[in-house]
Amino acid sequence: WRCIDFISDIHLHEGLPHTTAALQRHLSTTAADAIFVLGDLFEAWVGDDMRTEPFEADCLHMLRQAAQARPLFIMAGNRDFLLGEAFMSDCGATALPDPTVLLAFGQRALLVHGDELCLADTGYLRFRAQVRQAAWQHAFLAHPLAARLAQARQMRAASQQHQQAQAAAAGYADVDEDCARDWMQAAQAELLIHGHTHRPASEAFGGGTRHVLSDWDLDHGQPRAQVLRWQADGFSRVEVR
Ligand code: OKV
Ligand code: MN
Repeated sequence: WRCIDFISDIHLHEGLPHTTAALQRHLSTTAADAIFVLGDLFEAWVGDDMRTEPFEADCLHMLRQAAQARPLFIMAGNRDFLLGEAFMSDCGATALPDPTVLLAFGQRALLVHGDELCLADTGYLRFRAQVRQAAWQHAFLAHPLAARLAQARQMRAASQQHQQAQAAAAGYADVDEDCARDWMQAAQAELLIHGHTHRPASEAFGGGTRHVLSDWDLDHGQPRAQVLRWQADGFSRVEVR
């Protein structure tokens, strides 16, 4: 590949039309010959039967067009961890495991969403371990879509309250740097690329470089939407407007 785009944390939602439109603009104009989505493409995904909901069907159409032009790799995040095989095949996308090691331009890059590196989020990590089990997912997916949406919405509201209280006390949890360095070392990777924390930055890290992706939000006061681009001459950031 000559030009790789990394994005994450778009949080696609029907209540965020400008953000959705920005992704549409980027996907239809980017020069990238591969696109990697590192989690939280959707604000909520409670099962692949959401594919036929009006907003999600429009999103699928947009993603399918992007995937027809070049390979599209999609990693699940903490919000959309239930993205499944039916979604991937309808999109023409390839599911990207978390973690993945990508070899490109003679370098090894460790790709993760980033939630698993936030060790201070102990309550969330317990929830994560539970909901990544096949048995939990099977039981959850047996409920009607409306019930699943309601349960996820309720949990999201509760977790937002919890996070606000935690942020007031100790600041938002960030990636545990020792843990991140251990993962890079175990993967023999000189590069770490992740999202989730919504704190975009590129910095020397773990004897190599860490690139933290930006979240996207063009529907509120401070517009932000960035793509991390990797080419033979290195990394750059593309602002999407
Ligand atoms: C953030 C925390 C969740 C703590 C829920 C089905 C279910 C998806 C979800 C909603 C909430 C993840 C995706 C989040 C922080 C938690 C749990 C504990 C203490 C369901 C599908 F099961 F409810 F039906 N969700 N989020 N926690 O906002 O990322 O920090 S979350
Ligand atoms: Mn996330």
